[in-house]
Amino acid sequence: MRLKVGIIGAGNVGGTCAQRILERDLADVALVDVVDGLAAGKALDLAEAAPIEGHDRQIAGATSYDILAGAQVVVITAGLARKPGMSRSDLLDANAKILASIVPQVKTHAPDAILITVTNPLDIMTHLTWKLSGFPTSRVIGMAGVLDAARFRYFLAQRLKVSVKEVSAIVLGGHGDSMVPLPRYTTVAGVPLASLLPAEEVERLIQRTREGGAEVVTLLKAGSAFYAPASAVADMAQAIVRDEHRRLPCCAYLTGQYGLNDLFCGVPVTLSARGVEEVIELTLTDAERAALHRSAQEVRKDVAALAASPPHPGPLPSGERVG
Ligand code: TXD
Repeated sequence: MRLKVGIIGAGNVGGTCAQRILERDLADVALVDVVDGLAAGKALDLAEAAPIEGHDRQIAGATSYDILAGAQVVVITAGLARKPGMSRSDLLDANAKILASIVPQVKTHAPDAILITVTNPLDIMTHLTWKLSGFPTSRVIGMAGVLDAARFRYFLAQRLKVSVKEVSAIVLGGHGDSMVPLPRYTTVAGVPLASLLPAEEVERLIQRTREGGAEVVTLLKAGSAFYAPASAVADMAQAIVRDEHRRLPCCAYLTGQYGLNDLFCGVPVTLSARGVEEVIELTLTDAERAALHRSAQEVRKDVAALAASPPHPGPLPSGERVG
């Protein structure tokens, strides 16, 4: 059986995800985008790189969802990206509408797939993906924690002048300014971070991590980060297609863990071919738990906003630019 990952949205994140998955020799890729020729063009270009990159993975690109047939994983990246000054929540209405037109098609053509939502605002779009798909919660996850933890790890590695490979970190909570990096669970080659850096410096790097997405948006001026997000998605897809049982921070459905219920939020999970095997419950201090609950409260606000005006599939408001 050939492994296949479907990717919806062939923009910056989607196209780069396809590249990462092919060049890691993970799976065939099916790329879908609403813009005529975009997915087909990127697929052909990526295919023509195969002889040089040395893989024999197949890649197809189309506007139609039939090409998803047989996919074990489908990544949803379609939607608007942030512009300078925009919060992730500003994207809610437009992207909810886009997801409402996509998820039913994904469900039809890849009914057994595990869905990884990437579109912002991440936690609420993951919730919406779950609602629209009707899939079990173990088969719907959002990508944020792997990216946020990677940013924190990178900043720490630079500061401490060590390899990024030595730094292990966990970020909990919603994918927004209230995310909760956990220095107490951050280690450098097994050594707790607290014994390596003063608390104020750790706090400064945590703040830079929280603003990591906005820092890139401000520099780029048009569009948002995509290289690191695509790497994060590739890691999650790899954990699934290779049944790795990796412990990764993902946006997952909570049923009482951390005192949170009926909510998608960033927590460490075990990820395997069956999707979320289990949510890992870390012991938190009162302050850490309070920060997680504050962050979850932000996500709940978006869930309530969406419940008040559920999305209808359809075209974007006129004049809205995609990409
Ligand atoms: O950490 C995270 N989760 C994120 C999230 C990190 C980076 C980017 N994040 C979000 O992903 C970002 O805020 C956006 O909501 C999405 C996609 O970001 P990207 O940078 O890839 O945006 P692009 O380059 O504009 O690509 C979006 C593509 C574009 O090609 C559109 O034509 C397509 O989505 N699109 C659609 N495809 C299929 N079907 C429909 N309806 C559709 N609408 C737009």
